[in-house]
Amino acid sequence: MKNFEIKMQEKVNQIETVINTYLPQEEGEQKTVIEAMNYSILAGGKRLRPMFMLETYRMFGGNEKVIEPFMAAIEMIHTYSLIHDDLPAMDNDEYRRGRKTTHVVYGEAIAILAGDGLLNYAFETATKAFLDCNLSIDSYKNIGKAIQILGKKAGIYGMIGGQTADIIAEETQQKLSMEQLLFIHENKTSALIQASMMIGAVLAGADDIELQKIEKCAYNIGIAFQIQDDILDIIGDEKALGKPIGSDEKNNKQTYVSLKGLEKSKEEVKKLSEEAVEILNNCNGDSEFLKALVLQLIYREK
Ligand code: GRG
Repeated sequence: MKNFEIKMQEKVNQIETVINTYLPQEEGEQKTVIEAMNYSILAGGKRLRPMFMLETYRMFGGNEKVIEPFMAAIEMIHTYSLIHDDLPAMDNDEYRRGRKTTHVVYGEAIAILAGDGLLNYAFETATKAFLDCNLSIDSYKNIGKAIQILGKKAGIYGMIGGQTADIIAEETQQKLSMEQLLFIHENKTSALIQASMMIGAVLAGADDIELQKIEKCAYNIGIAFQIQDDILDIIGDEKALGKPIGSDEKNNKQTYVSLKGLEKSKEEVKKLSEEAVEILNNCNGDSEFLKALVLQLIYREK
């Protein structure tokens, strides 16, 4: 796609404007926790989940503001998961998005609360979609369905489920089968991408068959994204990534790369991404940018 980088940056700017609109004011007795929440969410990041959400919404013909609170909500949930994942009880990481992690700056207790705060505020924010007084009955139903998808894919049948399996695998050091590894990736990583794209589809009025296609497409994107993440943890550039590499080896973590090797992993990223593009080709609507985004992620360096 021509000028992809420029278009991508424009879209990131638009997304950040939307996110900023929904951030809580840093005031009151709870000011410290709100500062920690905003510190993390404003640290940057690629904003891929709101981008996948908005682009899927547009592909299915959506053009209303109802998508905006959900774009902010998904980034809040993603950011909470990073704050908690970086805690000493989990990965114990000192850098994220090129900055000191939240617990390093604010202390562990406030970091836990900031994560909790973002998760709750995400749902408070998503329900603001109901406040538009010109909504049709179908829109009400779609917003309800979108909130349900958000809860499920971020929860025990999604990201929290995957993170639990990941932590148990790390603690017990039992050898993982490919099926177990894919369970972890599907839930820890694909689930929030599935939530993003499915919410975009649902709010634009996509039917159940289209929704299933999008769920599978986002599954592939998520697995490819995770394998690429594991590849970058070995051969990536620390400056571009904004965090140190080699953490999987340090934590004795089993990854797609440790199971299959670097070359096979790279091939798999490409194959999964091309399959995702094929699914998008079979959906109605303009998916030119979405497809370019998926293909660009194969070669991402951060
Ligand atoms: C604590 C419930 C809980 C879950 C943690 C997000 C997560 C699950 C763990 C972080 C570590 C990790 C490798 C997660 C897989 C998903 C992933 C690659 C997240 C990083 O997403 P990016 O690259 O981050 O989109 P930015 O900073 O660009 O937003």
